Amino acid sequence: EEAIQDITHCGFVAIVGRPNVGKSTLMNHILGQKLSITSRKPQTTRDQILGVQTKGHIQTVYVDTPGLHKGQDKAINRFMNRTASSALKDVDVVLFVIDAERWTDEDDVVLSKLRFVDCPVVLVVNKIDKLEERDALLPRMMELSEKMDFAQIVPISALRNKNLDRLEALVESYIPEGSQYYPEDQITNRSSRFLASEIVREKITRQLGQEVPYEVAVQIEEFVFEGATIHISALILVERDGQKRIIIGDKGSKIKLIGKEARIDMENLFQQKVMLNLWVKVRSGWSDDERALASLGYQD
Ligand code: GDP
Ligand code: K
Ligand code: MG
Repeated sequence: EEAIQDITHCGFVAIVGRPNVGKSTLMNHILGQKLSITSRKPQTTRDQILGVQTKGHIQTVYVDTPGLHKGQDKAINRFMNRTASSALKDVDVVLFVIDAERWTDEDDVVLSKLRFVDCPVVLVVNKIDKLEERDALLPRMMELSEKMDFAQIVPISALRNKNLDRLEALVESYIPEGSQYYPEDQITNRSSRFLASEIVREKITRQLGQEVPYEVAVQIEEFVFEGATIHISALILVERDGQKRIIIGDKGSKIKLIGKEARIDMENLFQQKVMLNLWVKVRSGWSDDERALASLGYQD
């Protein structure tokens, strides 16, 4: 009697590109889960985060990265660039995401790193919903195809879920045979604590617009299950007193709103009731201090 063995596939896909082109939005929309935080501000994503999608025999592991950028001035920036570069090693396909509206110097920086990878590179032209004229897309794609020998060029809108099916099918065609690394119900490599801290960071970034720079860190002090409820306490670390005042807001109005929005997202993600407590503390210099970074979990 012959044993029937299922052939499985498993592979890694790096999502790279300059800040703000929509890398995290793309990963979240492909997975149908909000794993990676997004915002209008660059450098929202600091760490590498994996999104695991298992469709029957095929397991695709997406690697969302902080955008590669030019700044090397601060420890946190150097950390983000190292994280983004290391994601290019040992992957089966690279998705190089750009903004359909414009090609910038920072796109050239990313392109220069991609010349040395030895897997297929797919150019993903995102935000096509923003293009005023549809006829502009084809000549634009012709122009882009000159920049490098891309395996394919795929226009999409990550935000509006346009053409993502086509992109997913293309990605799956590059996933090699192999045993699956993650159980089929696992969707990320990150802990619930980490995801909770990222959700709080996203709400702060979104609420505060340009008022507070990205020098905010969130540390989860408590994450305990009590019956059907998760009790979460998060400490928000800022660089300066003024930032603390802005985050708290008039009579605590801002932090209340941040807490409410974060709690709603956490309840959606964890599928459980959440009680959330937020605290703000000033610890100046944390974003340029290698040891402080390590204690906050920013480690290679
Ligand atoms: P990342 O820095 O590359 O990870 O970019 P994000 O995913 O954080 O997105 C940056 C901004 O672009 C956010 O405000 C997103 O809502 C927006 N965005 C992402 N994809 C699209 C898209 O397809 N169309 C439009 N109009 N905006 C998008
Ligand atoms: K962003
Ligand atoms: Mg991101």
